[in-house]
Amino acid sequence: MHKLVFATNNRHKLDEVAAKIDGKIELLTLNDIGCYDDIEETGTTFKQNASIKSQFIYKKYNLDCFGDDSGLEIDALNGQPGVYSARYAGEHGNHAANIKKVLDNLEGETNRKARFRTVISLIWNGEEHFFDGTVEGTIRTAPSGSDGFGYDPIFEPDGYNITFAEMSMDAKNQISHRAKAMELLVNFLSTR
Ligand code: ITT
Repeated sequence: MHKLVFATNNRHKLDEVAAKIDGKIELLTLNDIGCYDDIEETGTTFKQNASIKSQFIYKKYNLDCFGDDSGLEIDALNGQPGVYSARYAGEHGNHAANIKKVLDNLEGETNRKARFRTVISLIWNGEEHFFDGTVEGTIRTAPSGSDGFGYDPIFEPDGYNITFAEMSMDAKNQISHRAKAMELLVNFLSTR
């Protein structure tokens, strides 16, 4: 069976993909291959960071692999927080502080347009392929809702009048940036 490493330790993300590909591919996590390296995301774009992860695994283990990177791009902030989404306010993963910083920086701003983006880098038979998923929306002036994570309480996807944090996980997974990029990846793999 063709082995494929998902450069993540997030079991939830892995299960999502595993559920969608048939038995022709054996999906492995970083733990499965004994990789405990801290792969530093030093890129300035999602594409670079996704590529850093997949290339690292490919070079070290000579296994096909894919990695992803995601974040929020806000037009009035010239695309920030972008690749710095997880640590926008300093501390990695402090979502409340990150949200506060976004709202402070957008104080009085009328252009609230933003998008979530995911880029996946896949190395398949040694060749690199990219898959990109986005969801357009606007940034609220105050948080609303308690589901999801990250910037979900301030992100209202276009065509809805609720935030990602007010949607069920299933509903969000129908339209999210990550789901769209993963779908392109899964379609690619199912034709191999
Ligand atoms: P890793 O360790 O796997 O990198 P992470 O939380 O950094 O975990 P991502 O690269 O997917 O995961 O996302 C980076 C940040 O972008 C994340 O911490 C959030 O702040 C934000 N983000 C990404 N996807 C999001 C989503 O669906 N809803 C809300 N915020 C999201």
